[in-house]
Amino acid sequence: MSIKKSIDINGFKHVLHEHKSFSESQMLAKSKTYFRWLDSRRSVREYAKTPVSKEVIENIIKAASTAPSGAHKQPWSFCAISNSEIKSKIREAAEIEERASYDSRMSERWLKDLAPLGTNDVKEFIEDAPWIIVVFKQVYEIEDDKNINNYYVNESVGIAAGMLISAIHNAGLVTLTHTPSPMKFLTKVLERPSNERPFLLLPVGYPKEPIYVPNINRKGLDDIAVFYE
Ligand code: IYR
Repeated sequence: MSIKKSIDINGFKHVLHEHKSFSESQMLAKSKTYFRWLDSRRSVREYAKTPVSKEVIENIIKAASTAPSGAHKQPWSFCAISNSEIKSKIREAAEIEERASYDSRMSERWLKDLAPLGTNDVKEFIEDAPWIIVVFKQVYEIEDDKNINNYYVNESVGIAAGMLISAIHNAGLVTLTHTPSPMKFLTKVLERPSNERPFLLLPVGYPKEPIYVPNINRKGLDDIAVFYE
């Protein structure tokens, strides 16, 4: 029996997908190598001013855009900024919010939890990194002047952000997830439409050298996984 190249479901075309799987030993080796490689990623807070080509950033964004999303709405926009005037505007506005957060909005407990990471309200990386990517979520689509809500927006954009981070690591670059709060100023500075909300800000570039990162441990499998066999 010949296998059809495409079939019809609910009147929509479904095409034959060629899935590539591996032998047990290849799978073991690949899964271990991938874990080790991801485990070598660290959030970096100090950046070299060394430029990164636009094409690399385009590829990284395209990789993130392969993320699954609710009803395949792809409810994201990735704003990539290398323009130094815009980066300065963003840094200035982010630091105003962060100063207020670190000075009075964050609890003692929160500040204590952040102390080992060495974060503070000074966000030099926004100007130093050659690129800043601001991820926006599209909470709704505008169709015939009507707002149509998207589905599972936070889940979808969160997955895309994770894939963006691994694409950055794969390119030999570093990033960190910065969450200035509130982030409304980004909508204004970047002139985004009313259906978009800022989700994350990520500097992208090379680390300043030498670079030091907090001596943290990741939770072990026993602390994060529960198996039901
Ligand atoms: N948004 C602040 C504070 C901050 C919060 C968390 I949760 C972190 O993991 C790190 C920092 C900032 O970006 O500095």
